[in-house]
This record gives sequence, C-alpha cells and structure tokens, in this order.
Amino acid sequence: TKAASARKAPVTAKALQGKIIQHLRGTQGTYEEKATPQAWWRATSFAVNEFVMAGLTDTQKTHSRYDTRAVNYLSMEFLMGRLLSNNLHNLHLFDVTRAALEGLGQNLDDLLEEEPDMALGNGGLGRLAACFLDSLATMNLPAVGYGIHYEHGLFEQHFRDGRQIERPDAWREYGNPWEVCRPESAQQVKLYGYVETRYEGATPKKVWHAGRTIKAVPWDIPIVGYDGANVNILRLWESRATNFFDWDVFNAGGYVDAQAEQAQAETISKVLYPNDETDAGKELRLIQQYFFCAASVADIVRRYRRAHGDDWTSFPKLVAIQLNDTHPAIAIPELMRVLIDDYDMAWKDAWGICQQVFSYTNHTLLPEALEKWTVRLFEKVLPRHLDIIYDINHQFLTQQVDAQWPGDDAMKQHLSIIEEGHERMVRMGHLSVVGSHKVNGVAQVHSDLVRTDLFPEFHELWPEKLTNVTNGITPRRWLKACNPRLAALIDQHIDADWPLHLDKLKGLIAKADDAKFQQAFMAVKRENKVDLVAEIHRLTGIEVSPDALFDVQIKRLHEYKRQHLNLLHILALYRRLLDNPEYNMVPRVFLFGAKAAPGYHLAKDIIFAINKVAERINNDSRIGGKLKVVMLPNYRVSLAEKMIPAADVSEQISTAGKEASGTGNMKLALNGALTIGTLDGANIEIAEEAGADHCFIFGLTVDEVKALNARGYNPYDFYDHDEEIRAVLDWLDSDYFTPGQPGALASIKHSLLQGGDPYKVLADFRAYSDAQRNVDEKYRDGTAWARSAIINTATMGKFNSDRSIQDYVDRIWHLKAYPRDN
Ligand code: 26Q
Repeated sequence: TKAASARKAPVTAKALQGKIIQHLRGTQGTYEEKATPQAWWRATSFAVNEFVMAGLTDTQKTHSRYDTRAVNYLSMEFLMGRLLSNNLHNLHLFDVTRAALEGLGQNLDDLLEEEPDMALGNGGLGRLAACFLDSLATMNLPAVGYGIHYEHGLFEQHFRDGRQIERPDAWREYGNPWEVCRPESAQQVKLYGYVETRYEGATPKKVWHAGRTIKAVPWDIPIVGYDGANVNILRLWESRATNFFDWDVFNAGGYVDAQAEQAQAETISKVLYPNDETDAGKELRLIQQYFFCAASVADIVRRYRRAHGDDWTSFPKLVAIQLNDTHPAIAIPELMRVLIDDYDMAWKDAWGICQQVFSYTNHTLLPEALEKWTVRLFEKVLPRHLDIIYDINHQFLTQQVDAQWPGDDAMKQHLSIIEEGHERMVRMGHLSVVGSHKVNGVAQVHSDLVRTDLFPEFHELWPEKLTNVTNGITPRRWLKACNPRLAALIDQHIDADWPLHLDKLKGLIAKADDAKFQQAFMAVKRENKVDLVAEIHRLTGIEVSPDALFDVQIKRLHEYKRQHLNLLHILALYRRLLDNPEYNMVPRVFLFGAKAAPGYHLAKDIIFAINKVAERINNDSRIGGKLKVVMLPNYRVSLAEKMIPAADVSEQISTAGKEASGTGNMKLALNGALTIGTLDGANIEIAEEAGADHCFIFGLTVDEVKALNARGYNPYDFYDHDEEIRAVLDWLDSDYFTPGQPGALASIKHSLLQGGDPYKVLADFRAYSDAQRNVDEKYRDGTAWARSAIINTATMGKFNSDRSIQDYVDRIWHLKAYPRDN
C-alpha cells in the first residue's frame, strides 16, 4: 500500500549527480569549487528538466496521435510560485536529488530557496489557475494554460517605518530554467485603426485596417503531473515590436521614433496590474487582455487547422475555452472576428461555435470588481470588436430577450451588454454570460448568489446555464511538498497514494482519538512552528515562542476580508491584559501576511496599523509575552508554504456574501489548522465537511447582512453601546501606537464610523470576540484540540482540486483522459 512514496525514482543518485555536474560545467560554465548556490540551483533545475522534457514530448505525441479534445484555460494570472520542489515531488525525484546533492556537498533545501517565485498573479484567482494546471496534468487531461509572460510579476513588498513600499519583481532578470521560447509559434496582434465596409458580394464585408501590429512570442512552461502523469504546457505571451520595419521612415531620421514604437509595443507585457477586486479601467489593461486573447485564439485555431484544415465541423468537438473571470472575455468577439472576417463563416454558424466553446467562471460579486469598459475606449482600441459586440447584443435582445419578455424595455436595459448612462459602457460579465454555454461560481453559496443576486434575469432566461464548481487546491503542493513531516506521518497510516485520492485522508478519522497519533500529529505541528519561529526571526528580528498558539491570517489586504476586525480584537486582548495582568489567555502569536494594492490607501493604512500595534505590543514587558503580533513582509506562495504547516488557527473572517470562495481556508484546514470564520464562501462547505464542533463559526449570515442593510445599519449603535469597541477605536485615534503622531491610525476608525462601516466590522465584533474565547478555551484542552486538528486534515478530501477539475469535466468540458503512451 505504500506504492506511491516507495515508487522507484527514474534515476539513481549517481546518474543524477553526473547530470547536475554536466549542466554545472557544460551549460552554466562553472565548476564545483567555484559555483554559487544560484548556479547549483540552475544546474539542478536543468538536470531535472531533462525528465520534464521527456514527459512533455511523450504527452504531445499522444495528444496529436489521438487528436484529443482539450480545454484552453485563459487567465490573466497564473500564480505558480516555485517550480523545482514541485517538479521533484511530482516526478518522484525529491529524495534521490537530495541524496545526489548531498554527495556533492550541497543541501537541497538551501538550493530550493534560490528560486524566485513566479508571481504572475495577485492572489486567489491566479493561484487557482496554477492548482488547476497541476490537476489537469495529473489527471492526464489535455489542457493548455494561456496567459501573459509579464516581465514583472506582483510587486515585492517591503516595510519602511511600518508602511508598505513596493519594489518591482524581477523573477526572470537572469533567465528562467523552466521556460522554452517558441518563436516559430509567434503571432501578430492588431490594435487601433478603423473599420471599412465593403459592398462586394451579397453581404457587406467589414475590413479592419489596424493602426498597429504587435508580435506575440510564446514562452512555454511545462506543467508536470504527479506520479508519471502527463506534462502539459502553460503558454505565456510576450509582446514585441513587429519585425516589420519602415526603412524609409527609419532613414529619414525616424530612428528614435522607431525605438519609441518598439518600447510601446514591449510595454504590453511589462507588468501585472496589482489591483485585485477593483477595476482600473485603464487602456493598457484592455490592451493586455486583447493581446493575450488574440494570440491564444490564433494559436488554438492554428493547432486545429493543422489537423482539420478548412473543415470547421469538429472545432467545437475538440476545443473548450474556459474564461477565468471576465478578464479574457474579449476572446469571444475575437473568435467571432476570426471566423467571420478571416474565414468567411456565416454569423449564425460562428455564433453557434462560440456558444459551444466558451464557458466562464465568475470569482466575485463585488460591484467595484465587475469589469466595464467605456464604449469610447473600445471604439479607439478595438473598433471591429465593438461592431461585433453590438451585433451580438442586437441578436440577443431582439431574439432571446424579446421572446421571453415581449416588449419589456426595462428588462432589455437590465440584460443589455451595453450599459446606457452618461458614458456608455460595455459590461464584460454580460458578454461572458451571453457568449458561454456554462457559467460557474466557485463555492455553493457564491453560485447561489450569482443566480439570485448578480444574474437573476439570465438565470430565468437560461435555467441550465448557471452552475457551481467549488474550488479546490492541489494536495501535492499544499500538503505533500510544503509539509513533509505531516505527509510522512500520514504515509505511515494510510495508503501512500493519498495525494491522488485525497478522500483517503478519511482513514485518519479512526486515529483522531488515539493518544499516540494525537501526540505525533501535534509534534509535527510543533516542529513546523519551530521552523517558522526561525523564519520569523530571520525576516523581522521578532522572537516568538513555538509554545504559543499560532493564529494566521494570510490573504490580500481588503476591507471585505476584514484584517481590521482581527486587529480590533488584538487591541481588545491587549487592553484586557493591561487592565488585568492576570487575564487568563493562552499565549498567542497573531501572524499576518498581506499585500495591499498600491493605490488602495485604507488597505495600506491597515498594514501600517498592524505594524505599529505589533511594535508596541511586542515590546511591552507588562504583558509577559502572552501576546505577539507579526506581519511578515512580502507574502507570496513560497512564504505561504512555510506559514501554513505551522498554523493552529485559520482566520477566515470576511463579511458574509463577499468572499466568493477562498482557497487559503482549504490549505490551512488541510494542514490541521482550526478555522475561525464566517458563513461565507467555502467556509460553509469546510464546516460541513469537518463538522461544526471542529470549527469556530461566528457572525452575521448572508441573509442577516441583507436584513441589516435593509433596515439600515448604523455603526454608532455599537460604538455607543459597547464600551470595549469604543475604547479600542478611540485608542487607534490617539498617539499610543504612533508616539508623536496622533491620528496617524485614524483612517480606520473614520471608515468604521463616519464611513458607515460598509463591511459590518463593528456588527460582528462581539460575536468574533466570543468565538476567540472559545478558541482559547479549546486550546487549553490539548486532547480536544489535537482531535479537532486531525479531523480537519482528515475531512478536507473534497477540496482536492482534482475533484474541482472532475466537476468541470463532467458539467462543462466533457473531456477524456489520455494517459501518455511511452
Ligand atoms: C480587474 C480589472 C483591472 C485590474 C485588475 C483586475 C482584477 C485582478 C485580479 C480583478 C480581480 C482579480 C482577482 C480576483 C480574485 O483573486 N478573486 C478570488 O478568486 C478566488 C478563486 O476563485 C476566490 O477563492 C476568492 O474568494 C476570490 O476573491
């Protein structure tokens, strides 16, 4: 039963040593005595890449031999993190590589730290895409990820005097061993210009005369499935100036202009927009979206035509395109344009194909995150696409909407892809729903709200279209690789193929009451905490004890996620301790990791407040080390991999109805943390799986939030009547945490009072504080805590991203698996 972990590595340590040395000398141009850790990491990666590439070739041959149906996953973000450790685990090369390097005087763990994170995403949505690629490859499903080869991923975060400072991320400044450039598959992407109508044949033909042409160059990153499975590709497009060169302009003194044009073209893939959950509405963002969608659609069409030429009948049988939120929605009118303008297809045939091919995942209900573009901008950048969108909208309103609600103009306004107003807007969500055969939310409660609150009319029109696929996470990265101690313990008790069949963790439930297993489980947790204590010290200089309870909130900084609710509770605890040094509480370390969007001032103020409160509390000898607060800088995938295995408590405290799913909640619970959370997103399903006794659920429900809004919410009700709330808010307004700078933290209080507390922080405070009391009490009972921690790990099987992918396959993509022939 120990099949998977005992599975033989595909190479001996001795042979692998040979390969590493060969790369060190032969491709890195250095040698053992001189090589830096960075050079060792690169040589090791190149050696491992030989196995990766063999798998890639086998997989591609299999796919072309069977002419496979594939899903094309279009996403502006892929938050891949580091690849070496993941590839080693998935190829069963981890132990043999450690041994090979040891023989060369190198330590694998140290080398893994040399790899920069591939942070081509903001947060949940980008990491979900990365987990899905891992599952697709592991399940032998033909799939291609399409995205942008950003030169700079999400910014690097530093703190200066407690404030967030952003520095550019330079993940590939010195190249990247995993990616392969494929210039032979470059594409041309057009922008700007005007549309001419030609009256030649029976139907008028539109011709787009573009003003600019940009070259899209693909970089392929191999995605290695677990345990001998397929190797798929992630194809990321880089923008370049076209080779086309107007030599007359150049010679007539246009050298500088030509260079400027080149710089402009190369701006497109320069940088990832760091806003999540807000729509920037910037021209460059729209161009980024179109750039990668046009290149990807062209690539999909090219691959299809290589096998099928001009016969389009099989296209919808072989091609599925998944839109990761509305960011790639422009792919819908782009495919229409290609089929109609470039291949002379009739409108209704092209539209039939689009609706069969596309499906769309919604990740948010927040109004400020729903994408809209002005018609004016569209007209300038994508004039032909605006035409097509008008045509799609006209057909939709006059045929479908009018048939369902004859003569109902209000309904037409509601459902129109174009929003009327002082400035007309293109609604990308509406375009995505109309152009797709399936639309899914990412957790049950979220999908319910998509149907009832976001798109109720669409739901009435097409009752089968809106569906749910609850998110998941890959257990390979988020348990096996990041928590080797727990993985080893699990291997001793259940079949070692649990990373493929995560439901098998249920086998641990039987051990939840076993004192020896409880001890072993909590010993693993403690060792992980000891490791994190060292990392905290290295990163911040702060000393914390591994015997304290580790309470973790890690996610983007956003008001709806309510890091400030956590902060207010910390202030309340601090105040209770100062009032009464004997105040009975388990020593606790509150750990945060969060980046704020650079233009989101209140979010940055919350980071500043956490850091200032931390400084004061951590240096206050009166509280006897019972309370510590640490905000680790530069939260990212590789830091998450260190924090999650050490967490006792998982903070999932969003306002009910606002967090579509959450996925950090799944990662933490899988690693044995107990959730303190609201009935929001996937927390609901986590609590269902683990059982209410093993989580701390508190606060307003979705319906209660709605009712509160309906009767009118007044945060002063809480400020005036709850002495503790009043005291901690006033405290923030003083100069207690920012000596000499009174009011430096006042914006938080202001937003919670005069600002109307849009996310109901004060309304949930008391319930949260009570739930935290229960956390404290339970932690004192080591046995009860250990039991709940084990049950959390044991019951998270549902949140395997393989299960999410199987749901997509069954309900949306209808793909068949093709294990590779080799
Ligand atoms: C939009 C317009 C302009 C610039 C940026 C954006 C933008 C970028 C990223 C908007 C949203 C995002 C990211 C959203 C996101 O990460 N959503 C999260 O998706 C997760 C996976 O489904 C869920 O678990 C989270 O609940 C959801 O917040």
